[in-house]
Amino acid sequence: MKVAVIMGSDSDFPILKPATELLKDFGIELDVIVASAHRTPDKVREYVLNAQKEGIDAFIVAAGAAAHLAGVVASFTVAPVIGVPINATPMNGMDALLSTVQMPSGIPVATMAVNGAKNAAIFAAEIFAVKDENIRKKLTEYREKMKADVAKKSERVKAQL
Ligand code: RP5
Repeated sequence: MKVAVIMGSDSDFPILKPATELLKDFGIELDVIVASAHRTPDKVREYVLNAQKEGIDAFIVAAGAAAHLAGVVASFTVAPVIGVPINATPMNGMDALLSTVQMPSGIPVATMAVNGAKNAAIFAAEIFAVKDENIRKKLTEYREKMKADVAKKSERVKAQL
């Protein structure tokens, strides 16, 4: 299973980095590129049209401001596209959220929260887990670890009383 992570600018990478790490933890291969719907539309088109040949099964696409990148990617493929709106302007990500989520009927983008890159990685893993036993096991372990972490947090709060 392989995911393409496409971001509009290298300034988005600090938000995407934890998602790339999570994908690796889940044993999912990835390719990462910077390409912009507005600044390099030809590069976006060419990359997405070649993606199937390159073994890409799903896309995680992040952009800020007037964030048309995920929608444009979705227009060139029938593979799942998971959008991550980035907080990159004085509008605190609301601009990117609406630009990413409000797709016209027929071309969906599964849109995460503003800066919600880790959930994008988890959602990609959940798509693959339908058919991949190993990824399903890793997701279950991830949930168990979260449960244990919440228990620890609870203990830490109690210790401060
Ligand atoms: C968007 O504009 C990018 O995805 C980024 O979030 C934002 C700012 O880009 P830079 O000016 O930092 O390259 O297209």
